[in-house]
Formats: sequence, structure tokens, C-alpha cells
Amino acid sequence: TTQYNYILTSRPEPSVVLITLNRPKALNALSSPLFQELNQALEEADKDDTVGAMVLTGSEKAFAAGADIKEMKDKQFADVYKNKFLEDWAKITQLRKPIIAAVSGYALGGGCELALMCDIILASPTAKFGQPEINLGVIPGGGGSQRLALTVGKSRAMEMVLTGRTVSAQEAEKWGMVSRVVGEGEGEVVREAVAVAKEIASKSQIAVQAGKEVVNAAYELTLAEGLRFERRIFHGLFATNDQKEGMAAFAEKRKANFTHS
Ligand code: CO8
Repeated sequence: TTQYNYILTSRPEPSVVLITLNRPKALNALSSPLFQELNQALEEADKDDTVGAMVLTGSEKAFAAGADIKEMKDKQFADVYKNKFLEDWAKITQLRKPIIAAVSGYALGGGCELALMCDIILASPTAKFGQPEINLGVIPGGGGSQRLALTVGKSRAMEMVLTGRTVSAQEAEKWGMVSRVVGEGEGEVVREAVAVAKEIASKSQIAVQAGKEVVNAAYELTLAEGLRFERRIFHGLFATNDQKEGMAAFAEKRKANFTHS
């Protein structure tokens, strides 16, 4: 397996890859080298047929405290524009397989945006979400403004982006930013995220990929287009062995044995 400097990768379950951001001295600030490693690890997992879902986490203190401010501070417009600074962050949103963010501690700036790029967010009671870029004289650049507005609505997104206020796990749950807050205890949120990933990985990978694709379409298409897209993908699944197997297993009162074909 590949050796990384800023992340750790493991297989807590045969079907699940766990990626842990590991730059503790900088609270997992998302430097360019860290992000290259993260993209590489995620792309490898996405291509691996034995993997059904990925979990992304940080430390107890910080999921990630944002893009690396020390790396950014002296950059000029010409550098960031010409070199498309941080644009490869968006690669995460192109992956086929689900990614679950397990968030403890700070998820700030790019860290909050990174969590929002994942498909499901589980939070520990210690999680704190925020977009403090306004305090640095800038604004979110990794999709925070758009994804927050779509997720929590205009007034809350404006408050977060314009004041930089940090939102607690409980508030994030109430606002629909995270699917749920798990119990206290060290490592609890990661265990729960791995359990969700394992559950997803037990399904037909084709159906899971299709499910992710159609839910994401809801953020880009009109309702009429989205409904048509969903119906077409649904129809298409009747061409798969997994549809035949899943429905036969139900009728025969047995567990389905999906072959991802
Ligand atoms: N970048 C670089 N270093 C950081 C960052 C960061 N974002 N966050 C923390 N660190 C470093 C600190 O500098 C410190 O290093 P050192 O020990 O060498 O001084 C170390 O981590 C520990 O941090 P603190 O001593 O500050 O720890 P505290 O517990 O006192 O405070 C906080 C924790 C509140 C999280 C504090 O560290 C903080 O405010 N960090 C910055 C948060 C922030 O502003 N984040 C937004 C960054 S901008 C951004 O993310 C833009 C994203 C654009 C994406 C574009 C994609 C296309």
C-alpha cells in the first residue's frame, strides 16, 4: 500500500476504506500536499472493486481547521488564478462511491467545505462547523457558500459566511447539515461511520452508485428534469443482474447475494 505523509489509510472492514487526516500539529490544515494525498487515496479506493464506501475523518480535536493559511498568505492573484489554486479539491465530488465524513472537533473553512463535499456527515457532540474566512478578509472558496445555502437556507448561510460564527453539532443537526449526532466517547463517530459504510457496501454497488447519482442531481436539475433522470436510471437498473437477484431473493425469502453486475 502507498505510504503517505499527511493522511493514514486503513481497512476497518474488508469493504470499507478509512482515511484519517493526519497533520495534528496544524489541526489538519488542508495544505496542497495533503490534498494531493487525499485525492490519490480516494481515487484508489473508488477504483478498487472490493471497496464499497469510504469514511473520511480527522482527529478528536479537528476534522480540519481549513485550508492552510500559512501556505496561502503571500500568494498573488496571478499565481492562484493561473495555477487554479485549490481547484483539484472538487475531484472528491466526482467519485462514484459514497464518502461518509465522521466529524469531531473543528470543521472550519475548507474543513467545513470538505465535509459538505462528502455524501453523508455524522458528527460527534464536539463537532464545530464554521466558515471563518470573513475574518481573514476573504470568503469561502471551496463551495461553502453554495452548498450551505442549498443545505441550510439563505439566512443561516449568510450568518455563517458574514459573521464567521461557529455552529455546534446540535445546531448543525437541527439545520440539516449533518444527518445525525452520535453518542459521546472517543472514536464513537468513526465507529458509527464505518458501520454505515459497511451497511452501504453490503448492497449492490451499481444501485448505490445510481442512488448517489440521482440524489446529487437534485442539486443541479429542475424538479421535472430530476424526476425524469431518476426514472430513466431506475428503468436502467432492470438491465442488471443485481435487480434480478434482489427481487428474486425477496420473493424466495432469502438474503440477496449481489454480484455488482
Ligand atoms: N492553516 C494553517 N495553520 C493552522 C490552521 C490553518 N487553517 N489552523 C490552525 N493552524 C495551526 C496554528 O497556526 C497552530 O500552529 P503553531 O502551533 O505552529 O502556531 C496550530 O495549528 C494549532 O492551532 P492554534 O494554536 O490556533 O489552536 P487553538 O486550539 O488555539 O485554536 C482554532 C483552534 C480556533 C481552530 C484556530 O487554530 C483557528 O482559528 N484556525 C484557523 C481557522 C480558519 O480560519 N480556517 C479557515 C481557513 S481559510 C479556508 O479554509 C479557505 C478555503 C478555501 C478552499 C478553496 C478550495 C477551492
